[in-house]
Amino acid sequence: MVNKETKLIGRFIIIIGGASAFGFTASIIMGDNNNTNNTNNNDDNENENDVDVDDDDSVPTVSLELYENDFNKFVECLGESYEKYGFVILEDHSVSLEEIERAFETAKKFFCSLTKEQKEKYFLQGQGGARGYTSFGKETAKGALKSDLKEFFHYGRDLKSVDDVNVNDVNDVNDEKNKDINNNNNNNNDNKKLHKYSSYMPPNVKVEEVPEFTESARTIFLALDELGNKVLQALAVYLKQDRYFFDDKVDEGNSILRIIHYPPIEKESAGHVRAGAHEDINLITLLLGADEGGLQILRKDGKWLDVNPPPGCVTCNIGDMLQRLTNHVLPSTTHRVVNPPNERAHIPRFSMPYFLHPNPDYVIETLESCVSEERPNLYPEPICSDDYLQLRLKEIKLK
Ligand SMILES: O=C(O)CCC(=O)C(=O)O
Ligand SMILES: [Fe+2]
Repeated sequence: MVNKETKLIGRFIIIIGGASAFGFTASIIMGDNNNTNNTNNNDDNENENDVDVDDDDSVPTVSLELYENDFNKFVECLGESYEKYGFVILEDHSVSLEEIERAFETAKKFFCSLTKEQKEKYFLQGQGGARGYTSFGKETAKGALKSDLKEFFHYGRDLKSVDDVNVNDVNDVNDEKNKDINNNNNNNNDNKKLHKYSSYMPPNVKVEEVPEFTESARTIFLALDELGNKVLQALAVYLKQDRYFFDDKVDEGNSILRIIHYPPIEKESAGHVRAGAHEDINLITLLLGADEGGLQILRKDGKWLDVNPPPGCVTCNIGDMLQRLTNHVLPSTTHRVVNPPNERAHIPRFSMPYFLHPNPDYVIETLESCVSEERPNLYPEPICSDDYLQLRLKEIKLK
């Protein structure tokens, strides 16, 4: 049995529990405490009874061919899967399989051939893990006592050059809010102009030892961003909005590609797990890789369900920001990565979630189409997406 503490508030059962990941994982208790699916399970991953092994239930797979050939069907299939699971598996997408393979090869090179000291060079002080390397022992699922068994690297959006953006989207370098970022980058910025979002989105860090790692991260970032936008078009229609509703809300979103290495588990894990139960903080997450098992989602009946996407597929789930915007019509489902059974404990695991975020100044205000007498607005107070992100980063010990 999962060790859960449950509370009944209104018609929502709240299970107080974990969360993790860069503004891209976490939930409940302080922020969006209406999540229905949270557990504090970091000590019970070893218990196989958590998974309903006799059940043939599984997260549906939807083909991107439908996006091209029968958009309404695509909308319907995604909507159904998300309402039920908060997750869907996408096949026949346009992210090149060769590029995916290359990204995992270069990730292995970075994590496994560089020394600890070489990797630590890419840790950026004071950035909440927004860019570069984050070592073991840092990220801790919200409410969990033990940190996750993972190290990761964040590649974020490269903002357009100020020469390419509208004059209103440019700030003066001497603006108070740009001071830190300029100091961090050690730039000589006299008389330079900056993109209006430069204080939110620092430049990416180039890995000198493995230059192809950085190039590959950029390619995957852009490909998943494009795929994410297609999913958002479908969700907009599902939510009775204009198909392109999200376009100008995410075009310069503070999105992040997280490249994760879960090393082999060599000794007793002492209650640490690969990724503690959490919800993602962002709008949607597109997850690549994870051919090695371990990903599980928490079903509405409280049972854990394995998610084993076929190689090359993209697993795509709803995050807390979209759950909030949609007043829980689209649920942000709790998930985790459990430790492997003993016979596979020597195998490392690599995965790449892409956390798709709105533009940092986008204000998340419940959609009217998601409010009714039966479903009163759970979030009467709108919140700016960057304020929301900062709150959540603190909860998962990245800030
Ligand atoms: O590694 C995985 O499969 C999932 C990772 C995850 O959920 C996260 O980083 O938010
Ligand atoms: Fe996650």
